[in-house]
Amino acid sequence: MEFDDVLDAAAPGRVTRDADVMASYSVDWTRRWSGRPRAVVRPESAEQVADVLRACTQHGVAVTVQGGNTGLVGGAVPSDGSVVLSTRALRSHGPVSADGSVTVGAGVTLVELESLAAEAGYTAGLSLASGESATVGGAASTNAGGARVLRYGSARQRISGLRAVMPSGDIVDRRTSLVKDNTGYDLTNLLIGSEGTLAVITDVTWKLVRPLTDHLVVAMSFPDVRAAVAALPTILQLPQIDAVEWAEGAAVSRVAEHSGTPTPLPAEGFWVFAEMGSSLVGAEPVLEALMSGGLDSSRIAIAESAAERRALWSFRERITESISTAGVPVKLDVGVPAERFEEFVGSITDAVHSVDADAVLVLFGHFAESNIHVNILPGAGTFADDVAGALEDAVLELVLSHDGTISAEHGIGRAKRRWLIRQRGETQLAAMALLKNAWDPHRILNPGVLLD
Ligand code: 2HG
Ligand code: ZN
Repeated sequence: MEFDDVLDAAAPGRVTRDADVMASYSVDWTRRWSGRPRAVVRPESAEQVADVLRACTQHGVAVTVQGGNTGLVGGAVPSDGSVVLSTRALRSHGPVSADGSVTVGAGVTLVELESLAAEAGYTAGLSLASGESATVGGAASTNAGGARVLRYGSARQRISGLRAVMPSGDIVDRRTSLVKDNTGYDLTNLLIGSEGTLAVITDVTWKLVRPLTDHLVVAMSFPDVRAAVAALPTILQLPQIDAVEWAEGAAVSRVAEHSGTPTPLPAEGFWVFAEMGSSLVGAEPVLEALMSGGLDSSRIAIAESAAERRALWSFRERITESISTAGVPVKLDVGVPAERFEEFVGSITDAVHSVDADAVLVLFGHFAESNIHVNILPGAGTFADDVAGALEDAVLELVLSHDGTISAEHGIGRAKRRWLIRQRGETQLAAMALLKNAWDPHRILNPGVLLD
């Protein structure tokens, strides 16, 4: 039988080759990455995923695994001629159990997970601006981070088990909420963050957490990065702190312009957003300490009601969207040790302008983790491939010279693959290749992503 017939038989009625339908699976959200798949298949069960993978393995056809297609490093964008295996139709979910865990299909979105959690009096503890589309399976396979890593950890810390299908079609079932289970290789944690290169995650057991009862958001516009870095240890003492984010004033102004809403504080300088589970009265001693440390009260904005909090957060959350309306950026999600943050942020403009003097830099990120989202927009038009490559090289070289990481939370995908060896070295890359060859000997899963 021809491969197309085998694929149709593996997932009856779930395969499409319609160019218009396939278009939305073929390009990423930023429009930087695209590919031409031969088909899109949307299996509805782990068993159907197994049949699809068996068919692709037997015929040597590459598979690109895709969740909500919200990734930023090209990891879910199809290689030419591959089958896109969309996990979005894997939508089963069990009840929230007495221990606060719930097992959901990989295609459940993060917003849906949050509603399930809220109905039972919990929160999922993972907050991404893309949560309406981003899926639980995507969050697991990329070890997603986001704004609340400070309190609840990355996806890895929230996941106690999963089910996944190997390229052979064998199903590894580790759907467990056991906190103590010391029984050999930790396959769950091997697959979390493996970017769909070893197996296809079909279900995830999520550890929910009790939400904070009070909520307060404070934005502070410090005169410069130095003042903000000096204040960080005090900011971290805010009661029940669960997010500390940052943005350069220019990034905040961009949102103001894009949304038509004026900034609540002087836009220039270095902004820090902090969210905590406290009343204003509870936060006051720390806010007073910040003011005695030199932060003028006119540079502090406070949001108490849900509507005010949403409005204030939007100046941080909508930066990505405001960048995308301006053009196709080169995006680099990097991190450096806290003690080198100021020096790194101070050097990056020169590094970028040494490649392209007209490039426009937008800097923001997660302050508590020294995570920097470097977005570089072209002065005009779009970057030529060689310029984009040189910009990436300049920034990533600077990151390594500051003992940092080339990917703090978005992963390696296609975007940073050629840099991985510089970060992890030959021995570790060889160790990863051993795992890849053992799990996926025909190398059908996500070729070109993470590893060669
Ligand atoms: C965020 O923190 C996301 O808002 C997106 O990780 C970052 O667009 C980006 O560079
Ligand atoms: Zn981020």
